[in-house]
Amino acid sequence: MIKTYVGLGSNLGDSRQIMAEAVQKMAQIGSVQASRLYQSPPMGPQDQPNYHNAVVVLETELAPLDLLDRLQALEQEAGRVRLRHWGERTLDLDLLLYGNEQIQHPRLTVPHVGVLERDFVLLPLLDLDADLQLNGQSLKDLEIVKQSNLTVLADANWAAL
Ligand code: A4P
Ligand code: MG
Repeated sequence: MIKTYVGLGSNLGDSRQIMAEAVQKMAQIGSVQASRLYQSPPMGPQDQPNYHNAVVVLETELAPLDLLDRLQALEQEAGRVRLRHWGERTLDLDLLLYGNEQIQHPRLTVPHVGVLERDFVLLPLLDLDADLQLNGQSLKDLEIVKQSNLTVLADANWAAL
């Protein structure tokens, strides 16, 4: 079993419902636990709605590219609309971490680029493992974590697993 972390983001449609359904489907791939649910201002174009963000820890036997295939299928099932780079979308699933592996593949970069710069990824990651480290860096000690003021929308039971 590999411990993987998957980031969820949505700012179109009924985001909470769309994300909860995706988490429930992920529970068919392996064991799943969800972070709290957050609201965050958009990174990128500012003329788009706020995002819902969360992270799940998923323990799975799937190989990295097989897992990516499954995540992309879930994005499609959510009727994924993506209008522009860093723009609004119904569901975005990012494979943040896959065990301790470093992966450089045309379709897959792990750790996901930007993990260390995005509070909407770091805070939910820390919900799941308060002592999580990346490249020897303790995430809870990052300045961006200490300064973040994301809104918590719901406790970890939002996905109703
Ligand atoms: N890909 C490579 N590595 C990965 C990975 N680790 N996980 C490839 C998932 N996919 C990965 O992704 C484009 C390609 O990246 C995929 O085909 C896959 O093979 P995409 O999701 O179609 O493109 P994108 O999401 O528009 O671009 P990108 O760069 O992935 O954007 P991000 O980083 O996902 O950011 N603001 C807030 N507040 N919250 C958000 O969640 N999200 C974004 C999108 C912008 N602003 C946001 C948020
Ligand atoms: Mg993405």
